[in-house]
Amino acid sequence: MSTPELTQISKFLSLVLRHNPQRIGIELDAAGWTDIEALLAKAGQAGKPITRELLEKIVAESDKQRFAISDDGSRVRANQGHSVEVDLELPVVAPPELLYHGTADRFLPSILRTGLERRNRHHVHLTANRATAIDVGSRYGRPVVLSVAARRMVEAGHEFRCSANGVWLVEAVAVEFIEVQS
Ligand code: HQG
Repeated sequence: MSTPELTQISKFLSLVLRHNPQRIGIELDAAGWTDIEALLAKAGQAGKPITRELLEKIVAESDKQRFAISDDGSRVRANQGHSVEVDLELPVVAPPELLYHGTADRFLPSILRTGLERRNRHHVHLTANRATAIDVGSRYGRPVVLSVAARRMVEAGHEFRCSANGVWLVEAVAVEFIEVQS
């Protein structure tokens, strides 16, 4: 199977495991897990045939490690990025001193007025890797990297979590913790 086809299936999995499970009639449990057999059956009925082997390949090779299979091999979930209500039960952890957020220059005036908001997702997404921030920002237009004073936020009482694929998550980032980098 070619890379574009794998990407297309990965996007379909992101859609149903993060945002719209009802689209193919699957259910996510409180922590976002869904039964693999049911997922594969319902995906097939929805015209997206996926084999167990292919699912495992996508989970193993996803560039951002977007998905995880449970230890017993029976369930799968998205590691982060949900808009549906799930509690991933991620522990609070200490972030590095600085984290980055990639966005587009046209969002800057609004961000510098209200801070970073989580929008449709559960959290604002941050990264420890500047190059990743540039990639994320490029999805929306001319990329801008914001640095976030994560350690200072912790001192001010904010909680950070880190997803299984290394995305840093926080409820919101106030303007006082943001610096525009480029
Ligand atoms: C912007 C990718 C105006 C924010 C990545 C972003 C990430 C504001 C957009 C994951 C704002 C929300 C998430 C404000 C925030 N005014 N604009 N006050 N506050 N924004 O998609 O971080 O490939 O919900 O800058 O790696 O872009 O999907 O968040 O531009 O982890 O696995 O509102 O998506 O991962 O957009 O991306 P999103 P995001 P995947």
